[in-house]
Amino acid sequence: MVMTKTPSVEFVRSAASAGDFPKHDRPEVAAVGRSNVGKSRLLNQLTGVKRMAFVSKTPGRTQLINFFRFRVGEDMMLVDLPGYGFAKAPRSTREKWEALVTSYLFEREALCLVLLLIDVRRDPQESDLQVKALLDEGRIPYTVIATKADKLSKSQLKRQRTILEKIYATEEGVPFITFSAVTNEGRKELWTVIERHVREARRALKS
Ligand SMILES: Nc1nc2c(ncn2[C@@H]2O[C@H](COP(=O)(O)OP(=O)(O)OP(=O)(O)O)[C@@H](O)[C@H]2O)c(=O)[nH]1
Ligand SMILES: [Mg+2]
Repeated sequence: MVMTKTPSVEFVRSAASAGDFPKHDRPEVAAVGRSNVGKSRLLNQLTGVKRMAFVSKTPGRTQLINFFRFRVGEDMMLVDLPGYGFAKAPRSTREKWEALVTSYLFEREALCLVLLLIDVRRDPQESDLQVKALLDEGRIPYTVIATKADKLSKSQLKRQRTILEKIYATEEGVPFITFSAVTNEGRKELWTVIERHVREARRALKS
């Protein structure tokens, strides 16, 4: 395998339906979570590539699945799934989201890990629990990431972590990571989990 020393990330495409998903032979890691939870910022932080196109507010892209190729030793795809949970979103928007995201989660062979992002400050949300249930039902490997950890004091963070971990990290082998794009908290831990899944997937793809 050719090892790339300088990390590089490039936008591949946006997809509005399964027919638009790119074809390739790289493992995929996908971020899912409510709108504004910090998916784009986390992906930016992970790649460390400044001014990347993980822009959250690009008009028209917010309801699409965005695929990025990321090379840092490993060659993988990072996938930014559309956010959910707009309180006032019309039913048709919700149904479209569900159809697109479930077809991705359940049918995507390249998918090796889902990052389920939740806001560390919020109590468990119905929509997040529904996504967790989907992942459990599909036996899709995932890790739970509680974002914006910098917004809480140490003691608040500890309390929230205890509450959220009990509810979200119920399945065996599902790590729970507190994360902050501001302080870098959780970044190393998350990388360790991602690398493990990408390597395993790579081995499975080769065999
Ligand atoms: N303090 C703090 N702010 C954060 C963190 N992560 C994200 N934010 C802020 O939260 C807001 C939303 O972040 P995004 O990364 O755009 O959220 P998103 O999940 O991609 O949102 P959608 O694309 O709309 O689904 C932005 O103002 C970010 O700067 C964090 O770890 N700490
Ligand atoms: Mg975004």
